[in-house]
Amino acid sequence: MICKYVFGKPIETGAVVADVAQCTQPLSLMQVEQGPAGVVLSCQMGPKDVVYGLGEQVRGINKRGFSYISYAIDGPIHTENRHSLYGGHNFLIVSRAQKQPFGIFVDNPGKVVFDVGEARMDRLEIQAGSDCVIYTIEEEGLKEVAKSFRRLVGQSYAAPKWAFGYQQSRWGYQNEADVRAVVDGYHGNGIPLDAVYLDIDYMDHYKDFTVDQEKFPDFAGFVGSMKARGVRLVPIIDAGVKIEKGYPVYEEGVANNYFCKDEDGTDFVGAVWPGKSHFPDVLNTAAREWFGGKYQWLMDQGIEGFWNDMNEPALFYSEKRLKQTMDEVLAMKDQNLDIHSYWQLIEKIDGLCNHPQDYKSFYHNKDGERICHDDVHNLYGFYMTKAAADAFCKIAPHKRTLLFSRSSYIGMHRYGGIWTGDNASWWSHLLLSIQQMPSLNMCGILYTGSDIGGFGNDTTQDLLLRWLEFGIFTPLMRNHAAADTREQEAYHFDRIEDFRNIIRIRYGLLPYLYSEFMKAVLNDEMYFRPLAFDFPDDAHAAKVEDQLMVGESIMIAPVYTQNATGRYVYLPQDMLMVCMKSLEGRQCQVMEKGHHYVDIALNEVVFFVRKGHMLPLAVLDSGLTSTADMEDCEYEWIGYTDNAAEYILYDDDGMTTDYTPRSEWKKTVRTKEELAWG
Ligand code: MIG
Repeated sequence: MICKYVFGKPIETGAVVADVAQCTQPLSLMQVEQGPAGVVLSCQMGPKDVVYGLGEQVRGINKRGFSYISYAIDGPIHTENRHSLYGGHNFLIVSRAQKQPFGIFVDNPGKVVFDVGEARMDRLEIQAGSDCVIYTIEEEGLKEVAKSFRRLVGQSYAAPKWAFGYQQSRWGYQNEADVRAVVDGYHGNGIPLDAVYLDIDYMDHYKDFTVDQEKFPDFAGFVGSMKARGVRLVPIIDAGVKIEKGYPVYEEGVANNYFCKDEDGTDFVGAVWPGKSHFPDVLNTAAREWFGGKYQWLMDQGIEGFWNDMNEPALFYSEKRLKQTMDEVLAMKDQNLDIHSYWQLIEKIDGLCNHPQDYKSFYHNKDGERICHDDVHNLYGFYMTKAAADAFCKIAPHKRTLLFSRSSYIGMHRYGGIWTGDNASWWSHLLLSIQQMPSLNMCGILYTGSDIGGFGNDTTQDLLLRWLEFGIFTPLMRNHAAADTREQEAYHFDRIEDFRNIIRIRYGLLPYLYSEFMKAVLNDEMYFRPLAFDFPDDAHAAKVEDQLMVGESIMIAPVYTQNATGRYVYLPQDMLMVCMKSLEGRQCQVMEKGHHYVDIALNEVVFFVRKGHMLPLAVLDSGLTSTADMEDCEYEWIGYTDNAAEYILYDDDGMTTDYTPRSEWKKTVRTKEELAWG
């Protein structure tokens, strides 16, 4: 049951698609107070209650014990003291002992604060803002609450099938030769690869929708030649548009008032890569259509996928703040800086970027209505991504174009996926990435993954291997690193065969992973789930923070600590442990419900098949280079059952939005004897 409550005069965000009538009864699941700070919802949490959700945030699957602020920020240090990351995902589920769980969604694109037991361990308090719509969802179980929420916010985006292949990125690839070296490095070592990303250096002076002619003299030809090798190029698009006379995107934006405005009505100036920039007013329909249309120029040259970056939007500085700061800093010249003034200096410089005051200083024209950016801050990435997705519908109707964004708000999941931003090559971030996946899925964001190997800092061979062993299960499987870090393409390391084997296992699992992903899309379900969602009556399952259910048949328990040669695993039921050092060689062992210590070598993939379930494994040629080589491949079946198991395989062309009708979903049955796991 979904109830809707409206407070103040909320802005239409586009998060919700279902028609829900306003509730006539007052909200009773939580206490409601309305004061100068807006609407405050609160409730007691029992000692065993668990709070799930909030999408892209730090800390565990159970969000208790910290406060989280929905206010998108370009903050690359994802340590446990961070209250905000890149998105605003205002949905959580409270799992209560002896009572039905309930979900709550705060539809307010400004700042929203969730104190999940930080101020007081037993109290959940939500500062929802003055103008908001609150939805409460009560269903019998956790899965049902999540599903009900997804019906409310609409069907998730489905990426093309090639985007489920392995992908390589690095901030620093400059030109054709760099990209070619990556493709040669992978394919030359027998490692499949489906995409290489173009980070900001492909552009002419960081101008959106341009390509540096010297680096890519025949861009369309190059895109085509890589595609012929099974590799798509995926360029980045930044939110900020360079201010430069004669640059058409700038000129058109200014001429048509398509950019966000300063208080005084002039175009707001903030800086990002190209220096001073304007920001497309993506909340304005005409501006959004115009900006989306710009993607066509790249699509005409054969591009089939994009990643939208810096759309919190990130600001290095605003023109006004820079001037003011410079004046203040200059005034400190020749002074004897002491404990106070020294720190003031540092703070002034530090405070230049992403300053809250700057977000309060510019405005959108939401189709006639002037809105301060601060009030709709979390919508920027959503609507930048919608701009592209709406344009794709016109430019390439029915075709699936790869699209994901850094910043997002609930509702954006209908238009694209996200990646989890600038993590670091830290073991703790491998764990964080595991924990973020189900929280994101709960909010509808299914096409997602983290920068494998870690973005910032130097990775190590063991971290990359362990991260890949988890990453083979994430829909977006992309290795990405920051400029000036150690090169982390797999072929730079010793024992390339380990990397080849692990990445090939991804391709072997792909029919299952894709099938489960698409079923989650089409059925409004979660692809990654915390154990408690599948085993609600198992009190121990609710405590497991480092294992996930992936689709209907398997559970994973990734290794995320350095120098570990195994780990403790909790099995909520009898399962079949499948250990693979390569796609062709596997060992299986039946394991009983309960706690186990499991050895997992550095070059080994281990997962667990639920009793009564099975999954297909593609039989692949040793020369496999990309998903393009996988059409009509044969399957073997891995499964565990006392009598017979069945699996419904979803498949389709992976290119169009003509999803296979339910009546044609293919069911396969295998008996215990046929599955022989011995
Ligand atoms: O903050 O384009 O998150 O993936 O490599 C740096 C350069 C700007 C941030 C993205 C990252 C990308 C980088 N960008």
